[in-house]
Amino acid sequence: MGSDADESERRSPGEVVDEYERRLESVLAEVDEPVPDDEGPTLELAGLEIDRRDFMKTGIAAGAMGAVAGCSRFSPGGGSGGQSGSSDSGVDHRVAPGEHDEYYGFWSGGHSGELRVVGIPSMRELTRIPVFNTDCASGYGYDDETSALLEEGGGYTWGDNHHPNLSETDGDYDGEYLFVNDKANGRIARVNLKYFETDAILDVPNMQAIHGCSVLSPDTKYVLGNGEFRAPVPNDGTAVNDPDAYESLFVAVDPETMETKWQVSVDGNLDIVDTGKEGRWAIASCYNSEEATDIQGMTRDDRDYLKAFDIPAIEKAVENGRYDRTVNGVPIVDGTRSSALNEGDRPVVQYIPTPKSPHCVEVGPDGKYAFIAGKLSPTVTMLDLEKLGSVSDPADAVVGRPKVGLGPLHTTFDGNGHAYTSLFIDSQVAKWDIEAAVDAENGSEDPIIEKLDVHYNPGHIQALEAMTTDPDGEWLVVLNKLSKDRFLPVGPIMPDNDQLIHIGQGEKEMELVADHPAYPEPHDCVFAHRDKISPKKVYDRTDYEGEKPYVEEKDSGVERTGESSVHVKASTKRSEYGLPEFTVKQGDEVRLTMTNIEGVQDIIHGVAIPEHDVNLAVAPQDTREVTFTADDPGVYWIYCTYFCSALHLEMRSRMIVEPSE
Ligand code: RUQ
Ligand code: CUA
Repeated sequence: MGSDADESERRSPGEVVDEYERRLESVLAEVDEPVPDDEGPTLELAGLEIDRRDFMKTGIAAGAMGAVAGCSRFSPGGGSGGQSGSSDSGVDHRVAPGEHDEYYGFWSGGHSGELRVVGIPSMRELTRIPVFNTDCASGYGYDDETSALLEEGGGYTWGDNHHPNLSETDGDYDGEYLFVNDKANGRIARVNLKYFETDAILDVPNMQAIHGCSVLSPDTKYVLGNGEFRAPVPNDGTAVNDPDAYESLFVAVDPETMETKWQVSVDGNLDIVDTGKEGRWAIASCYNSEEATDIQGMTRDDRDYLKAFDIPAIEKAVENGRYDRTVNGVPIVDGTRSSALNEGDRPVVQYIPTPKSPHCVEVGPDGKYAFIAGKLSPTVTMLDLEKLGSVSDPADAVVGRPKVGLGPLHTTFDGNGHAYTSLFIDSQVAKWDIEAAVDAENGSEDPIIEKLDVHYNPGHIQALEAMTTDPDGEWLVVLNKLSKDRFLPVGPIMPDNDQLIHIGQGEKEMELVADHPAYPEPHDCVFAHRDKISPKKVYDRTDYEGEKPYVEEKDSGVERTGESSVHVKASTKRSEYGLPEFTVKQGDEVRLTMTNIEGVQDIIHGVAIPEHDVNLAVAPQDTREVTFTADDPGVYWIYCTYFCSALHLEMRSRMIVEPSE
């Protein structure tokens, strides 16, 4: 117990930080002395030595997390970060009152469990879409339908959504769906972009944490997920003390039925995934080839492996029954290195060595290369996806490895030959030339064009439509994990800082244009031009015909459906419910069905019942239902929560609960 500890045993906060820094330094420093691996292909780490002075300069020793990156020779002294909307050079991201943004940005909300929709370039938050959380404003998780969705999706009250993916047709966004993973509970959810609503949550069998999540380009054949945490399969109490027997799985989910199609078991673990543009390759990173269960073990070796999943080869194995197990209804293909399926000229999974603990995989717009950020190595590994299918040693498909700076996590693209990589430790963005990196020696800094300071410790980085085959350039958003001194202090839990950077078509110097505080923790984002997204403004009732009633004014009423159950139906419109009052008996189970019979855009009616935890939001032409028990006798005023008219306060209904004798 901390409070009982002897004064002399207690460590000061400063000592704790010192220890962290020593560890990080030692882990990073090991990168320049790779231990050759006898079992697998060898790894050339030519030119990866970290310059000692670079190291000190970036403030590792002086406080890596707290470091304000030392301006390198590349830095144009950025960081003006105007709050005014226009930058030093006059680049303006403001959108005039009444005007619309040109792009939708879909932000994953991390452990808030929600998604956020942000207009670009203004950075105005347009709405939030609850996914794994409940949300009072939209009534998500309060009505019967969304409660059941959450319940059938695992019954958890929160999730940790990391990677939003828009559905694609022919490699471009088709505006139908957005898929996002829940790292916390191994789930994948689907948001229907017709209504901007979560319409499916799949609790994927056999997987604890799904981290990487991607759709298979170009036509969204699958939603793919990476099992990050190794655990027994099935995780039923067997083999708990045998970490060697734990497994990481890769999963393919059908985007229409939201069913698990197959899984692949691999050596090591799986972090992030992205796919090539031709439907063949899914490339995943791995930071724990050691298969260790603690941080010392996970960072022990100087190399790790990428995994290249050959999707058609896996499908064929499944079709031909060449899998050894079906667990919880899912066929599991053996993709480990010793698998028979990995012999011959069409292995299901290829293992490609990289410097230790790589992080993100992003495939460039032309589908030629996958870019794998080094995280603990100051490099980005470039994997040639065309070569991957033809070389006998997959290590030969590594065609470039520029040295970009400390802590590279994610890479994005302007479509004009440039890559932009976030540098977590350096607190910078490095812009570099893709083909120059192929021509340069591994470990060369020559491909770097410029670096820009960001504030602070960036994770994901995303330029406009960078994940399509035709990126739009112009703007780039950097999601900084820490904001520190950038905003008014708001207590110990601070906002993140999403920064907007102008990049033009890649011909310009990067310019920091706006800071944008964000509630923890936006994790990743994806952008689509507004022409590709066309949500409905009112509900189309044919979408729920046969599933839910549509209650006209004349249908409003109370129907006794059993000894202690009633069905109450009411229309809603400005400014009255179809029933000004109704009576039920104490102990009744009340099914309440409400339809908003107005067809007017933006007029929502709420249904709140005090002391019953009832909270619905009924959009125009929509019907919502909720079932509750009228436990306590009395009078309860149902009221509307959305400010719908001048008579909004008068929009009420009286629920009378008669005492049972
Ligand atoms: S990961 S900060 Cu969850 Cu996207 Cu790289
Ligand atoms: Cu309806 Cu306020």
